[in-house]
Amino acid sequence: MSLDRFPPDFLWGTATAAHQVEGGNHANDWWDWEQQPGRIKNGDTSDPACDHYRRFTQDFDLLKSLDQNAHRLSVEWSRIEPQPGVFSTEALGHYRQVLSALRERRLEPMVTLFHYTLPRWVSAQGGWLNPETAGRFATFSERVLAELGDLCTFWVTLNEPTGAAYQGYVLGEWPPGHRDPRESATVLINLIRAHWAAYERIKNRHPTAQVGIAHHLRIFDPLRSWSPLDRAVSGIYDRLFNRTILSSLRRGRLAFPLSRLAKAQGPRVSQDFIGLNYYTRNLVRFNRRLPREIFGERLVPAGAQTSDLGLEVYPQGLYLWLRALAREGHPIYITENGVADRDDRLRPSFLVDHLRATLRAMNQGTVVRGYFHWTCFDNFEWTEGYAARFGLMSHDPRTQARSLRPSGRLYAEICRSGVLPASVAPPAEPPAPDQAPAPAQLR
Ligand code: IFM
Repeated sequence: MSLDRFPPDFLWGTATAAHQVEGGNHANDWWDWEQQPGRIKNGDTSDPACDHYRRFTQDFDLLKSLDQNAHRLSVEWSRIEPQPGVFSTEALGHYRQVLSALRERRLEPMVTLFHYTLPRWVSAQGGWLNPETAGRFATFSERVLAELGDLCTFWVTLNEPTGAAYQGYVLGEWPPGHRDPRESATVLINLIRAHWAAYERIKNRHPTAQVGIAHHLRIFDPLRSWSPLDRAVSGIYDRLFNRTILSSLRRGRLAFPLSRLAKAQGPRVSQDFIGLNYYTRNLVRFNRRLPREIFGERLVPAGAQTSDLGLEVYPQGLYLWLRALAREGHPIYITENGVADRDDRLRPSFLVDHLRATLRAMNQGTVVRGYFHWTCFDNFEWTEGYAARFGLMSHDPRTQARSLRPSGRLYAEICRSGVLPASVAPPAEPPAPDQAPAPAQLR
């Protein structure tokens, strides 16, 4: 039977992360990074962000008024465990209030335990390069579940582990600013170990908790499909960025190439659902002058629609990933999907086209149970500061005003009805079709 609308129990929400919205997070590695000149565009810092730590009830009222029925957020490790083994009753009490406020409004919570920020004391001990961080993270996760597990069913251990390993240890643009691919492999191994350890501790304490990872998955296509070199390099990108972690989790042991560096094993099943963060595709061209980039140059196709950050809008990639993930045998939640688009030029059609791709995959048997748009209001976009605007609402960090964009109104209508509009006008002024492929932003 083919669906022309989303099922009534589908989760509709938006996603945020503590450091990007709360304000006042001064005890983690990102805050320290932001204090270094030149690290963040325009010298922005994550204070005050959206002052969401204090305004969460008003913000949840807004989301409810927009007919959402779920919300993904993260808890900040550095607030909850400011010193090794010392847990803050104040911070845990705060997050109890946050989750209770969601429940009162019938917004189903999904909580992320690691969304890029590490307590200062963890990063001082080597962060994810230190194998002991996995155990510390599992202890932290277990404590959070002990305190908050009665208020939340859906738990995301890690947000985008490959992104964290790549940005912080290959590109060096995020803390700790290293540029060493071997280190990034170690970090990925320790993140996988952290997930395995946290999964077991969470399930021991709360067997009914639903636990997964929010995977950032991207399409890598060869620029010239006839070129064996382009095909080889895009295949390597796909394996390193997308597949290695998925197959490690599927097998319960590290997959190639991580298996060449370490032997580690986890539980046979370590995901109850798959979280998919999907944004874009890259075309990949072999370039012998880029050894640090594994001889690959990442490009966007000529004439493509691109976001304010230069990323291609490619809804077909969401369909392809959903179909591929169906084979993993777990229900899927789209834990992030969105576009940097200050003028809201692309976002309405972006939303509808990505949701249409989702419905198409569901009609072919893929079990998708929810969609969390990134994000509800513009917030602190890491090295981009406040310049990259991903919100269904605009947000002004000076006045804290939130104001609904047309795409926010459109999303509310979709959340209310579960039906997609017949068509949404594509953005005006398409780029010239004879343009050469443009380099992709390395993000
Ligand atoms: O803002 C980020 C988020 O923290 C992780 N996924 C991608 C988003 C947009 O770049």
